[in-house]
Amino acid sequence: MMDGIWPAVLGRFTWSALPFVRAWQNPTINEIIGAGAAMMVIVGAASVIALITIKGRWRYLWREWLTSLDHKKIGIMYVVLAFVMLSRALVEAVLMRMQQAAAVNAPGFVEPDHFAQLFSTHGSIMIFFMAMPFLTGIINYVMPLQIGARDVSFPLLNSISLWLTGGAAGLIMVSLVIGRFSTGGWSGYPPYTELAFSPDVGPDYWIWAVTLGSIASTLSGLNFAVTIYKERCPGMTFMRMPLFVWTALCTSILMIFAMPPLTVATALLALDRYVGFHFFTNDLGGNMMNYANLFWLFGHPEVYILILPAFGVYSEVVSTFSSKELYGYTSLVWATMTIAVLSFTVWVHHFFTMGQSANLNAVFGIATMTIGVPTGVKIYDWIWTMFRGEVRFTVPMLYSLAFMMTFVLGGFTGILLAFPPLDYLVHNTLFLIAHFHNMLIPGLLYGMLAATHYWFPKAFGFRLNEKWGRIAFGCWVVGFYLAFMPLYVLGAGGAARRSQAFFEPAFRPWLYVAGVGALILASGLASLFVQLWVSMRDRDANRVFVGDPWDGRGLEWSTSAPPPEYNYANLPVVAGRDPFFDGKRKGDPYGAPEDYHDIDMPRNSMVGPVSGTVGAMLGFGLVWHIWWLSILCLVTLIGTVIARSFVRDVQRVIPAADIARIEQRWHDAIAQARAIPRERETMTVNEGLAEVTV
Ligand SMILES: [Cu+2]
Repeated sequence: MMDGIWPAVLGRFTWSALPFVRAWQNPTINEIIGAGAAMMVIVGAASVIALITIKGRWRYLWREWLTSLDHKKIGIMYVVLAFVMLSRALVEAVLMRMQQAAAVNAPGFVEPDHFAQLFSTHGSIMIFFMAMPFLTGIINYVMPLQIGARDVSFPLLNSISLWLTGGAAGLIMVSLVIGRFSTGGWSGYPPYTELAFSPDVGPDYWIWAVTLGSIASTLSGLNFAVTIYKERCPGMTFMRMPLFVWTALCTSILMIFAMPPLTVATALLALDRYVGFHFFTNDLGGNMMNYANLFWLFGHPEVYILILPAFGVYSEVVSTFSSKELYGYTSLVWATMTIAVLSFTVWVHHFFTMGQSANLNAVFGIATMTIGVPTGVKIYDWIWTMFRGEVRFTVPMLYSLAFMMTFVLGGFTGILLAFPPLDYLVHNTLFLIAHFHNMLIPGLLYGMLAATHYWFPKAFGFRLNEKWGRIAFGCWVVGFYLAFMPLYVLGAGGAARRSQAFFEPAFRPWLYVAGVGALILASGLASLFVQLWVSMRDRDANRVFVGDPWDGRGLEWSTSAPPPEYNYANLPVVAGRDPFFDGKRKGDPYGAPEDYHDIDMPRNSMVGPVSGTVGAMLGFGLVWHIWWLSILCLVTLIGTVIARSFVRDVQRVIPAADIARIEQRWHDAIAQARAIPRERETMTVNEGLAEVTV
């Protein structure tokens, strides 16, 4: 392999890059775990491909989903991607907790280098390929419906963003099978990730996966922001937008401004690694702090990119399931915008201990603490929304309540960390790990799970199983407390983060509890899959075709479930903040219009799937220094975009007659459905028509 033509063809690939070969040559438990994980990726991918082939569904999948530009389908595909990646990253989390529980004064079963890959992929996946696709998917699905639009402003760009994200996630999956992943953590700090310390392919996988993902998120942010500015239906002024749309807007603006610094950071790191620049190495004039500043200029706003949409979801859920108007709408809007602005003023708290002056630390510490104020305003508003409301403890509502209690606790520990002197004591310990999981599990995961339970009936036309939803909820909440409360204790006791083994016997019981917690969290995920299966089995009994299972308030509930491709036969006109809810109280909210018109919708396009696949192959070529492949992919990528710009026939007309037929079927269903009161909304009598009480 070292001489001749192979290096030109295969770059720096050697057989020992394959975990199976390594496990064969050196069959330790560590290598066997690696080979087993690779096997799972291959078997998983192969069985999905085989299943689709056997069922003969490729054509359907390609036409109806993969090439679709429908924001609803793109949203659903994002969420599916998020669940796939969540499964992998959660398994890694369990593996790490098991290793640590087993490794007090003992080697355990995972070697240090392998452990480092585990925490690097866990973090990178959870942030970039679970959390980001999850919230992007929910915004994609819900936001255009909520503002009364037909689609996002740039449907093709939307598909390209999805596929770039998917391609980047694929690149991380490939790193399990060919080569290895970075050991530099999710933040990829140089100089460790520079060539001198990490000469192998790991950091390159990280660089190209994160770069593709960050470009995709920048594009999504632009797309969403323009959509919210330009596509709102008549009457939907800014201060009438549902709160979820407000949070989507603020998140999008954060994406537009926060993702580029990350792209720049990874690109500069790539220049360091590939062509010997010295942006981030102290020798020859570089400085690692340039990286820390660029990375956290992205990294801190990022946590608000993740959390704000969940705030939006909770606002919708709490209001709907309390049958009350959202309390303090205006203050919630201002709090959201304040958080978005403040999120750019605090990034230095991620490196309080890296040697800047005490005055600078004080400024950033105080700035950090102020974020607690608007967040407190929000909690206050949600509590007052529930006050004297007709509160129903459905699954989304349970997640909202668990969020409020858990998030406040995490907020307090954040205030502790915002004191630079205290931060000196616990930085780089498990205390920090406990803190940000305490924020992100209720602030992202619970929010997105609440969103899935809340909007699932809208997306698929049937409700999710309530009992399994509650079981999953119980696992997520109990698992969270067991898995992360011990980490506060451990961190305060000096247990370093990212440790493969510990040498303090007193840590052992806490690590055991955390291990049990991790297993319960894994059961939470398993329960969600059981729930999905049970719900699909019973879907006929739980149909809500009429489309309003929860006595909803916003426009998205005024369509059939699932909504037609064009969303609204005639664009709605809005006169208040809860247009559909008010419409139901005032008279006939479903009133059929006299006439229908032809509607133009975007034609399917294969540009998305091509860009994502070619983008991932470009990354792969760069990782392995396979230059011919990289150049070929780059040319194809640019060529595809240029070629597409010449295509003029990009619209498809849905004839008025078809629309009339689709709408008639729905109106017939409304006429036949029995309205149900709120206390029976989780029973099978719920056909999606809410009983109107005043
Ligand atoms: Cu921060």
